[in-house]
Order: sequence, then C-alpha cells, then structure tokens
Amino acid sequence: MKQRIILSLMVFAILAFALFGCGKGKETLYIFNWSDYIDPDLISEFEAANGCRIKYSTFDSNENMLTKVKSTSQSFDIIFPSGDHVSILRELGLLEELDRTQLSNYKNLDEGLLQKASSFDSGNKYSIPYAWGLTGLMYSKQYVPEEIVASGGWNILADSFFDGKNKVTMLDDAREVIGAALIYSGYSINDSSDEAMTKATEVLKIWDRNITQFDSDSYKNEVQDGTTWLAQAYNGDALQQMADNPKLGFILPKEGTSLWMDNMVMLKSSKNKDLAYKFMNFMLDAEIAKRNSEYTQYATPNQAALPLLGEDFMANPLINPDPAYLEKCEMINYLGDRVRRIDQIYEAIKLN
Ligand code: SPD
Repeated sequence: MKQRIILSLMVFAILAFALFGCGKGKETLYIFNWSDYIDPDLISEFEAANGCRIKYSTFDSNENMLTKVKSTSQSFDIIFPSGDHVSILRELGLLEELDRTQLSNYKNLDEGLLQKASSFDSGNKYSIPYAWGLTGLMYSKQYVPEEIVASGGWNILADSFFDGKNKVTMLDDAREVIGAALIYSGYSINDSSDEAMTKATEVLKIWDRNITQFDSDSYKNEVQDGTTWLAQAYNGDALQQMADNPKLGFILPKEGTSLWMDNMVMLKSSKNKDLAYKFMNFMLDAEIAKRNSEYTQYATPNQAALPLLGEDFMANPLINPDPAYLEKCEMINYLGDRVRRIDQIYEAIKLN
C-alpha cells in the first residue's frame, strides 16, 4: 500500500513538472533588446493576448549584444541590433530570412526608411526597422552654465569649465565616440582613412581630459542626480529623463551627428518562430507603434503610426529635426575589417 502511494506521488510530481515546470506550461519567447526601449505594458498585453510568457533581457551596446548572442547557449528568438550589426549578424549566418506573409502589418513601414535600411540589409530580407534616433549631448542645467551649452557643438566636451571636475561621460560605443570626433573634424562618420583616424585621435585625446567614463546606461540616472553634468547620449533616452525633470537639457550638436536605425531580427536558432512572427507583427501595428514611440521617445519608421502621434511628439526637433539638420547626419555603416582600426583607437583612449 505504502509503495503504491509513493509511486502515485512520483507520477503526480512528474506530470506536474511536465505541465507547470520550466515554462509554467506556457510557450516562452526570448527577447533581447536595448534597455528602456519598449513600453512594458506592451509586453504584458502581448503575453495576455497570446497566452505566452516573454523572457525579456536587455543590453546597452551592440558589442555586448553580439558577444552574448555568439557565446550564450541560451538562444534568443528576437533581438534588436543597429543597422551595422544587422550586417554583421547576417554575415555570420545567424539570422533567419523573414517570411513577409506572416507579417501582415509590414505594409505600415515607411518606404523611404526601408530603402535606407537596405544599405545594411540588402532587400530588407532579415530585419525590420524598429526605431530610429540621433546621438547628442545631455546636460544638467543646474550645473552647466547656459553660455557653455550655447556654443552648440561637440567641442563642449573639451570646455575648460569641466577641467578637473570628473563630470563628463561618453557612450561606451566605439563608433559613436570616434564618430563624434570625426564629424566634429569635418570627416564622414564612416571614414577610416589614416588621415581621418589621426585627426579623430587628436580630438579625442583633448576631450578625454574631461571624460571620466565611457558608459551607455548609468549616465541616465547620473545626469539626474548630479554625478554627471554632461553626457553623450541617445536622444530618446535623454528625453525620457527630461519628461520628469526640467533641470535636464539635450542638444543635437551643430556639426551633425550619427543617425541610427535599430531593427527587429529573428535568430535562425529561434525555437519559437511562430510566436516570434506574432510579436514582430504586433509591434508593427500602427496603434502599438504609436504607443511605443510615445513611451520610448524615439522616432518610429511606422508610417501608419505617424498621424496617430500627438503634435508635441511630431513637432519636437529633438525627435524629428528639420531636413536641413538631418542632411548633416550620417548612418553608421558596416565597415567590415576596417572597424578594427576604430576599435583599437577607442580601446587606447579608454585605457588612457
Ligand atoms: N535605450 C535605447 C538606446 C538605443 C540606441 N540605439 C543604438 C545606437 C547605436 N549607435
């Protein structure tokens, strides 16, 4: 009798584990995105509507994302690389070619931006534009005098006002850091010639006297609490902080800046492709894209969402600058092996 009870309990335990064990009985979608880059309500709404679970992880740079994706045994279903990293992942053979018949909302995307995106993903076969933005300088109005910011250019980073104060940061992103120095010096953000690299190094050595750290995440809180006074920052991240704090400011440097597009891609190794398509299609819905943009404060490539977005959002020059300013901005392109030189310079500056 006792043996029978033990056996029944064991069978019950095995069944319970199978049903409610790892996935709590629900299909799980693994998503890897930049931090502060989605309205969290959308995650729970998608889970509720599809009876699934989303395991959501974040990264703060393309480089960290790539290292994790290449090294982890845990496979993600959907990740959100910037354009140049779509090319890298594509070249590494890690991406699933997308089946557009499963993406009824794909038609909502702006044709012009898809055209731009084909520069890093020819034929738009593997990636779906998710958001685009610009990099600038976020500052604390409490600590940085207005006349310093008024000069309006990248060289604010070198201002003697910051000498010895340890209050300036730049992004932990080689292409953004070297890119800012290149644009400031009148070169293309994609120029890796010896001449351009020499000039960018010279400029960075000067800026570096004021730079305390290269960081892409903690600056958001640190400019709020006064630990940092001036930070190279992504526009939407800065605007999210500025919504609650009038003592913060953000400028797009007068010389121009990087214009980047981040994208949804599906990994070939995804074990939940049907659910991944559903999620991508959900994010492509016009109303969902509108809500997401309002939350993240990043511009959307979803053309159908534009008329739904409020005037405040659409007319904000820090989100949608005028065409004359956009002319001065450049997409960070994939440079193949030439990126090594940029990485070397960046690493040397960091170690300095
Ligand atoms: N918190 C979201 C940040 C998005 C940054 N996009 C990447 C730009 C890479 N140059």
